[in-house]
Amino acid sequence: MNAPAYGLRRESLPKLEALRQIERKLLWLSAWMVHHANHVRPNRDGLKVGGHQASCASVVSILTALYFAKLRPQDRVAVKPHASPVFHAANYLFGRQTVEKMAGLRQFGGAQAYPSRMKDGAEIDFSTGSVGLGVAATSFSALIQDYARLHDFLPQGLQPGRHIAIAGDAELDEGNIYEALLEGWKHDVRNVWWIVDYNRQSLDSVVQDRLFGRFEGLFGDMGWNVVRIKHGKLQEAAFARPGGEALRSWIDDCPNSLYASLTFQGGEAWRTALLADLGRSADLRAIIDPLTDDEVAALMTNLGGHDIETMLEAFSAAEAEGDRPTCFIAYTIKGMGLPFAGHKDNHSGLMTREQMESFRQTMNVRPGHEWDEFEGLDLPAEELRDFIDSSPFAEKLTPQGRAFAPPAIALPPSVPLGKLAGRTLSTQTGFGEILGEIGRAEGPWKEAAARMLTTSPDVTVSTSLGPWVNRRGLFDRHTRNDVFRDTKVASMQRWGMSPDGQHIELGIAEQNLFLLLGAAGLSYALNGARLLPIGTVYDPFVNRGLDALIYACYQDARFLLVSTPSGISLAPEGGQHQSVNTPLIGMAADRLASYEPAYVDELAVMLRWALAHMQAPDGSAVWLRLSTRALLHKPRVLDEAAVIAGGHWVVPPAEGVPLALAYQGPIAAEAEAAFEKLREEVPEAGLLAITSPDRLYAGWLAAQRARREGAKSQSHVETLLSPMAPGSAIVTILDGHPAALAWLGSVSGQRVVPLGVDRFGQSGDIPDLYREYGLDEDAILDACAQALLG
Ligand SMILES: Cc1ncc(C[n+]2csc(CCOP(=O)(O)OP(=O)(O)O)c2C)c(N)n1
Ligand SMILES: [Mg+2]
Repeated sequence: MNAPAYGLRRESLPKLEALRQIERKLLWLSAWMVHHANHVRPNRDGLKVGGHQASCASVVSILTALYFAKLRPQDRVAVKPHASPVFHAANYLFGRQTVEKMAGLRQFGGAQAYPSRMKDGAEIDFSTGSVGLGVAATSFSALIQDYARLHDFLPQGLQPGRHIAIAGDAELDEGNIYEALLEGWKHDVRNVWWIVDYNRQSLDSVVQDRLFGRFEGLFGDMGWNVVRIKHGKLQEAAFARPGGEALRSWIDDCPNSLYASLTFQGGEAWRTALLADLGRSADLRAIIDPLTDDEVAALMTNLGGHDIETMLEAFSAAEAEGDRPTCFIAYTIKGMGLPFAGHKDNHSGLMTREQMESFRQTMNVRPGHEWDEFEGLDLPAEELRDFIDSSPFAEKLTPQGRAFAPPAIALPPSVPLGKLAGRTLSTQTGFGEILGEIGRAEGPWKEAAARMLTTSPDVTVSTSLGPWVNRRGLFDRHTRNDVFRDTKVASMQRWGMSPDGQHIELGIAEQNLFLLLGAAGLSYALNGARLLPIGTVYDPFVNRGLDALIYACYQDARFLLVSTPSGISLAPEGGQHQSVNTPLIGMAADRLASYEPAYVDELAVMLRWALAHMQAPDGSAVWLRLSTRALLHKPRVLDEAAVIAGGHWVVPPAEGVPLALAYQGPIAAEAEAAFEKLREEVPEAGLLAITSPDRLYAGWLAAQRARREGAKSQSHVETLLSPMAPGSAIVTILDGHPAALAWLGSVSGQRVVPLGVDRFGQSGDIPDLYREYGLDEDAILDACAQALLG
């Protein structure tokens, strides 16, 4: 692109020169990576491989200025999903990405379509892909960094980093952004930068004019520093000339669609449009007339987000604001520097072979040298290498690079638990009691308790976290007294807040719960500070945060989710509070081990195991589905390994038995009562307690896979069901969708009569609801009769 020759403050700093070369290289490499994947590599299935050359071109300058001049190794960045090729190219220049991976973009084993912590490796701070979530994640990770800092958990000497999102402007349409913004404001979040690639284009179209005004207002209201980066240096220089203000106004008033369209059409169209409106001004003509068409186009597309010098100034000005959260609205052009720049249909557009060939020539890249680091650039390779190696981001934070791997927190062998036998209590009450005990300052749990962080979206007390919070306090960057306590108003809850507190109270926005759990569950890697995050939520409202929950699991965040109450056993609360589908979610979610205890002894085993599993290299997040239904606890000795593997026989069946009853969760009481009656008819029948259909199913699949590969393997569920004759029957029952257990018959060929809830619930008491939904003793006995009759 030719720059107009006048008025440009050519500071010709060597740094700017180097950055402009890198900018050019990132533009080339990102476009080439996508081209290579689509047009060069063999294609076996005829599917379009895809990729987003225009979205990449839009952020090349922003990434260049950020990564090669501003970022420090402790800074953490979420890069907008469809800019992943630019991000991979930047890492490549830092020596942290390989040509093989880039050449394998979107191919099995190659660089992922969108940055992925799990699949692309340690250079990825945040996975992105589901738009909006990566952006919001940075706000919560900054909060967690502050939490770790104020609890003195950060590795010695580690300065807090800035948590940065490079966001597409359409990401700001996602509601989760605003939920996060509000929650961030409540917690006075610091050290967050959101850099909006404001190309005013989404996937389908060009966005409404004046949207930036709304954004500025919203962010300003939340206490953010808002920086509009609209014009580059060329434009500013032109505006400073006589008549220049008229040009500025013309640009400012130009509708987004027209601006985009003129960008696509090029210099001649720009000139025609400008002269039609401003041609009578001699001053304006003095600016425009001497320029060639290319120069007019370069001037008119010199927006702030494409001007490295402007971006650097904006970043420096924001740094001067200290740790205040900042939103940069960087004006850009989607596809900048590529033939489809500004075209409204360019989102998934790919350059043709011919266009790529002429782009190659413009970029001075010789055939066969497309992947070379510094091919076709105007500065010597050694100079560029030195420049990159001496940029702050090139420094190593840890011997491995930038991801931490602190050791696991030691845990006592079991959780504190009083005598259960003879007590009637629910798993939710049991959970509250165990956590309350752990929360006592002294004892074997002292060290682990200090690392626990609890959180809940306005259901702290109603999910039984009250005793824990009373002992450990609420976290806030600022100390805030409990006014009710100070004014001697009696309350069970102490709500004093301080930087030492260990509970983060959230507003009712379940996405925020999971974004926070995700951030806390990655603190070990991002902050070098291992936490044991525990979040509570009503079971049905897991659905409201589901995308963020899956996102957290996709990032392999490690946390404990406790959802309670669940099912229709919640009784009077009615259908919107009664969950049906959650056991199936637990089975289908990867990197999330889910359990449902019926009794508190099982819960205690699961809790202790979960806190270890969350820290194990091959572990995962864990989900416990609890209930408010109280059950009488009888003395017994548990097979703990079986509880964790997913099920245990309460009454083992005799060999060759024709029928077993399998229950999950608080419906245990009805199952037990029905079982007593059943045994009068079928004395050899068995009663199976299922603690995790998820683990049983996963174990069964894994064993089948291993056997296909020639290994000897028997899964827990196969062992459990081995006494049963083929052709025998199992009646399954849970307070949730019956499909969660209906598959059990496939394991060794039993007929299953699945009982459960497959319709929305409603208000009622337990006897009425269990009768209506077919979960009571009579319904179970009817199912047993049906099963026996075949
Ligand atoms: C939750 C979600 N919905 C839809 C999509 C599909 N999608 C991918 S990119 C995109 C538009 C992105 O526009 P913008 O954020 O402005 O990025 P640009 O390409 O303009 O840089 C959409 C709708 C997605 N990835 N995630
Ligand atoms: Mg956009």
